Amino acid sequence: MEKQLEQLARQGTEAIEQASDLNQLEQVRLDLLGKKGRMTAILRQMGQVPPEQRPALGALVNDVRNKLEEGLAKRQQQLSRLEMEQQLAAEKLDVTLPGRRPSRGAVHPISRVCRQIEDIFLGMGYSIEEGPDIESDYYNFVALNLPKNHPARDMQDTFYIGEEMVLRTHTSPVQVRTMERLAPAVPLKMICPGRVYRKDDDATHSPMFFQVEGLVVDKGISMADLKGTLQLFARQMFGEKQQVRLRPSYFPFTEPSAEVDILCTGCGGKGCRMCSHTGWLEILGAGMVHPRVLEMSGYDPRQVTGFAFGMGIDRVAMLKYGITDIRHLYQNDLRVLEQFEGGM
Ligand code: FA5
Repeated sequence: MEKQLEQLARQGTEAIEQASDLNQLEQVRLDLLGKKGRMTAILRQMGQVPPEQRPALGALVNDVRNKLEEGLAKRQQQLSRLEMEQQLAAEKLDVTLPGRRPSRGAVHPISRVCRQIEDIFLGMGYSIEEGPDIESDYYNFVALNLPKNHPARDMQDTFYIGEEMVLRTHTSPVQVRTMERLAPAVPLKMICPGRVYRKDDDATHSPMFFQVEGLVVDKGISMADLKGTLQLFARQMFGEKQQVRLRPSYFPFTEPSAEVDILCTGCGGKGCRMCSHTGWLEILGAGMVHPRVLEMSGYDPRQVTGFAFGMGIDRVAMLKYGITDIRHLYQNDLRVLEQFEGGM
C-alpha cells in the first residue's frame, strides 16, 4: 500500500503537470482524488492493514493527498492565467478600423407635411385644435347639416361603432366642437389635423388617412378670403409659382361649396398622366359655412360668416414627394422610409 501511495504521488504529479487546460485538469483531479478515483480505491484496502501500521500509513495518505491538492491548485492557477491571456489576445481591438455608421431615424412623410401645414397656419394666426377619433353620429353628421337618412351620408362610407358612434369620416366634427366652445366670440381661426376613417381601399384611397380641417368665423368673411388663404398656403407648401382653382361642388355643411385644385406637381400644368392631362390635381373640399351649421353651434348667421376647408394630408404628401401609391405611406417598408432620412 505504501508503494501504491508513492506511485500515486509520482504519477499524479506528472499527470497534473501534463494537463493542458482546465477541463483536462478537472479530469485528472477526479481520477486521482474523486469518489471513484485512485485514492479512494487505495483507501478501501485500509481494512486489511494491521492496526499498528495504520497511523503511519494514515499520515502518508494525508501527505500524498496534500501534495496532490497543492499541485492541482497551482496548476489550476497557471492554466486560468493562460486561458485569460489567450482570451485577451483573441479579443484584441483594432482601433484603426473605421466605425460602423449608426442608422438614423427619419420623420415620416405624413408627420413632415403635417408639421409644415401647422407652421404655415400658425404663421397666419390660427390655433391648432383636436377632437376624438371615435365620434358621435351627432358631431360627425347631424351638426354638419346631415340628419339621419340624408342621402349625402353615402358620400363617405362609414365605419359604425354601434348605432350612435362612428370612426370619424372627416375632421369636420372638430369645427363644430370648436364653435360650440368659443361661440359667440370672434374671430375664430383654427386648424385641426388628425386621422380619419372610411371604407375605401385603392392606390389613392386608404381606409385610415389624414385630413386637416380649417375654419375661420368672423364678421364679413367671404369666398375671397377662402381663396386668398388657400393660395397663400399652396405657395408656401409647393412653391411661389403654385396656383389654386376652385370648382363648384356640394357639401351639406357649406354653401356655396367648392373643390380646390392645385397645378399638377408632375407637369406644372401642361398636362401629364398624373393629372389625367388636365394640368390640375384636387387636394381639398371647401366652402362658406352653411348658416344652419353656424346656428346649431351657437353663432348668429346674420352677424357672422365663415369659411371652412378639409384637406387630404396624404394627398399633399404624395404630390410633394412624388409618391404614386398611398399604401407606400402605411406599409412601413424601410426602403421607402429610408428615403426620408434627415430633415425636419
Ligand atoms: C370632406 O371630407 C369634407 N369634410 C371636406 C370639407 C371640409 C368640405 C370643410 C367643406 C368644408 P372629401 O370627402 O372630399 O371632403 O375629402 C377631402 C379630402 O380628403 C379629399 O380631397 C382627399 O384629398 C382626401 N381623401 C378623401 N378620401 C380619402 C382616402 N380614402 N384616402 C386618402 N385621402 C382621402
